Amino acid sequence: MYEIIYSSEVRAAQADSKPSVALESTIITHGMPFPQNVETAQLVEAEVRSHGATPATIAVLNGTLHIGLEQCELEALAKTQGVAKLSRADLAACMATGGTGATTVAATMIAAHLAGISVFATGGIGGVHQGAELSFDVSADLQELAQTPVTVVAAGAKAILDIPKTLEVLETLGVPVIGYGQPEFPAFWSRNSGLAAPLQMNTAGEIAKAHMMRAALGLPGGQLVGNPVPKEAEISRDALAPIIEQAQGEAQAQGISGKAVTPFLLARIFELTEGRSLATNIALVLNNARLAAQIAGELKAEDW
Ligand code: PSU
Ligand code: MN
Repeated sequence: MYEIIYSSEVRAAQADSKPSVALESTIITHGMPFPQNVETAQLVEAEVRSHGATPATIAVLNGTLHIGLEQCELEALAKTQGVAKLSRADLAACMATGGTGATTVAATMIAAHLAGISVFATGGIGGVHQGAELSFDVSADLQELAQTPVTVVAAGAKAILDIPKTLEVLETLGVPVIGYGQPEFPAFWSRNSGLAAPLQMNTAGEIAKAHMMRAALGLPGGQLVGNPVPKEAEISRDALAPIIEQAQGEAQAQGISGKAVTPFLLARIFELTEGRSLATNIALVLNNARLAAQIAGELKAEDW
């Protein structure tokens, strides 16, 4: 019915039972401008490799699901304008119609699980948008975390989201939310959100063990690890608050809605911080790639 194409390095890793880390592609096509998007994707892949795991960047190219992209495929995707953004609702339709699309956190989790990959590194997850009580804009990423057994390493959720409501929904859905090395849930560009993470873990080994424990208990779904951005790259909450407010005001005034909201806000915040937000974004994704590689290594190393 469908075919999965594995990159040569992912195929080799799987044949040798070596750890792999899934990486999403929406961050490349919709999260960062060209050419920093390709450069970052390459740096992130290199970071995974240098920490003992194999990177598997996931996307749909001409109707085929790819687990791991060859260099030329990655570059072509990053340059293409108007690539579709695929979440759970869009994945099958894109494959059925021969389309090309970048996978969000939700669709990347689905694909990673199909490929037997248990750990996934990204920047930030989608969540409950501010004003969701009127717009009903709640990312499908949250529901996915509740049903697909992949541990997702992110730098928390962006302050463009309603972080308290995002944490509430995750609790309702039974998703473990783990602060890594600190008691607070991080807020993407900032290490702190002012909100406690429901759980705290301090080592990759503990996170791997909790992942396996859920499987052993027959619990569906994954885990969300909130890994704070390194101190030297952080932008404080106070500095960001007025910028986020301005970007949100513009989105509203221009009638931006649905899938277009997150990419619009990211692009405006990039402009309004004169590129500083992008440097922070790159630093935090690299940091997440490192931790994800360590968790993937622990999952393989232990004899559960
Ligand atoms: N948040 C970020 N950067 C991103 C995204 C979210 O900080 O690039 C992307 C991810 O792919 C995420 C998706 O899964 O946006 C969520 O989109 P939506 O809110 O439309 O579900
Ligand atoms: Mn949405």
